Amino acid sequence: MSKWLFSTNHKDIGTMYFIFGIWSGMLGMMLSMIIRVELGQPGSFMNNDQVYNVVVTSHAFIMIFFMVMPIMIGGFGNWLVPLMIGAPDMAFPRMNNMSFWLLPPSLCLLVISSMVEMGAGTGWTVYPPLSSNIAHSGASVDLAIFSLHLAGISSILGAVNFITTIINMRGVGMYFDRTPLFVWSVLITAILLLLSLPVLAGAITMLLTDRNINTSFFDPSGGGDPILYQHLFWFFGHPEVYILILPGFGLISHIVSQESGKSESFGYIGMLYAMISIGLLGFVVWAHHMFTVGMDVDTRAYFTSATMIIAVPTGIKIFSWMATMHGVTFQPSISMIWSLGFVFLFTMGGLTGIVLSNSSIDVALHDTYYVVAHFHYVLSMGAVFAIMAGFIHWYPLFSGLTLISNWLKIQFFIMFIGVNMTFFPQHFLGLSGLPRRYSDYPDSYTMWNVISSIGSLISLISVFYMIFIIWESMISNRNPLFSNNMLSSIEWYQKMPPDEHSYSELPMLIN
Ligand code: HAS
Ligand code: CU
Repeated sequence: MSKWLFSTNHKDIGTMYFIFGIWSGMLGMMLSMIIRVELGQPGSFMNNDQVYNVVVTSHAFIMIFFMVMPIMIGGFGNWLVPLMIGAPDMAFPRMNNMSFWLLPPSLCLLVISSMVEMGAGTGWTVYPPLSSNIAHSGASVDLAIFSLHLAGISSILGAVNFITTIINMRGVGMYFDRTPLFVWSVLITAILLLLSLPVLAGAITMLLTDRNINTSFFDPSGGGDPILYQHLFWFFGHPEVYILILPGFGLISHIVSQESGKSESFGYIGMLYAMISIGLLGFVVWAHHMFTVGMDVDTRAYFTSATMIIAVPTGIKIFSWMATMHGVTFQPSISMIWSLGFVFLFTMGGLTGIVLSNSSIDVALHDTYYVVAHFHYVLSMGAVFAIMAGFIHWYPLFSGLTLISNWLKIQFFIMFIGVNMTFFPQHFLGLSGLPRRYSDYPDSYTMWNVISSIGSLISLISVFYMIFIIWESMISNRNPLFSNNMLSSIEWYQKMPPDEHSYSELPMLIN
């Protein structure tokens, strides 16, 4: 018990992050199923639009702050960064423990916010005046704000820890230009967190005082401006979406180069500069989320152009991954199959992002399902596919167990069908004008909504299947070293001639 509660060990803390993230992922998935049931037919199912909005809001918060971030940064970051740089542990092990243990109370506050009054039906953006007293009196929004405060503190402490560890604890000879790409991706992510989260904290604290002690930062009747909130939120919010994907970029780079049997990624330095540029540019594009607030045309032209430039470094990454795979004849491993899915579907999501970055087009598409389709392609099929790839790739390292490859192939296939069937039709819904965050729609939108809801059921089945596969590995207790079902990462290490790759890394891999 105290091994976990008081743990200062990066592997144990990483494991706790994985368990927490997977658990939250189930919660977030349950909420998404409620959304798809409501939208599975025209007419109202739950007969309460506020509750519907609370479900949508919690789904987003949970998936972003309690599923993707804990798994990618907390789970993979804690497990892999010290191992990859040859450090004994994180720089501040006890602060690492605190970062993790702030999350369960934060999640509790969020859940409690749905159980008092009418819940926080504000969307994850928490825009005033919807989130002000006028539309959300009672404690729900305050509790949601406190939840974000705690999650924010957790992330800031984690970011400080990763930055310190990566700068100071790299092994002898590991200069920055030789540091593994995943480590770089976590470093850049941590810097983004450190610079953007305090702005969110400021915005929601100003909202808290507006709601409770009669300040009027966002209230025009007291000289404030609700648009100020949107600027503050998106100055955080846009870097946040790159926070959600950059560690995934790092994971994919390692998996693709290793599974292609190459000793390093194609264009290592290019990958590095691409991630740094994406991180920097991410801070100067935020108003592409606000094209409809009445900005003047020059400002819109600037934010459109700045946003589009991000396609360049991202394109460098996509083409470098493809070049890394080039010329390899292989039977792709499961983690490689997920990576291929990632590269394909993330690109699709990125391209719809470029469509939305055109301010004149975005005026029509803003707040429609087209945006929902865009961000689920980069998140549910970008971030989540990267997580699946990484989890399967390093599962033998994390658990000392092996998963059954053939089952994983079927599982990939089911999930690939499921998520595409859920989200591809949402492009059509958006293009024909269906607004997001509505609980009902006219009959003409029925067909694509039904298909989307059926798709979400298929994804649900695939997730149950994945849980079954993990459960099976645990009851069978197969050790990767002595099993005939060895995963390819282990095989790769064993097949490599010693001079190509030192066997001394093998104990590290399975420990
Ligand atoms: Fe996004 C909204 C634009 C990447 C997540 N995004 C969101 C929201 C989320 C999100 C969660 O400009 C909704 C927030 C909310 O609740 O309201 N996004 C972009 C652009 C990129 C982008 C340009 N987004 C992401 C990533 C995310 C993410 C990564 C999370 C993981 N996004 C927007 C815009 C909105 C938006 C608008 C606001 C919409 C609205 O109205 O609310 C880029 O980073 C994508 C770059 C990637 C590629 C693909 C690979 C590149 C290649 C090179 C060649 C491509 C070229 C492009 C030259 C571009 C292969 C031109 C070619 C064409 C054929 C078009
Ligand atoms: Cu953005």
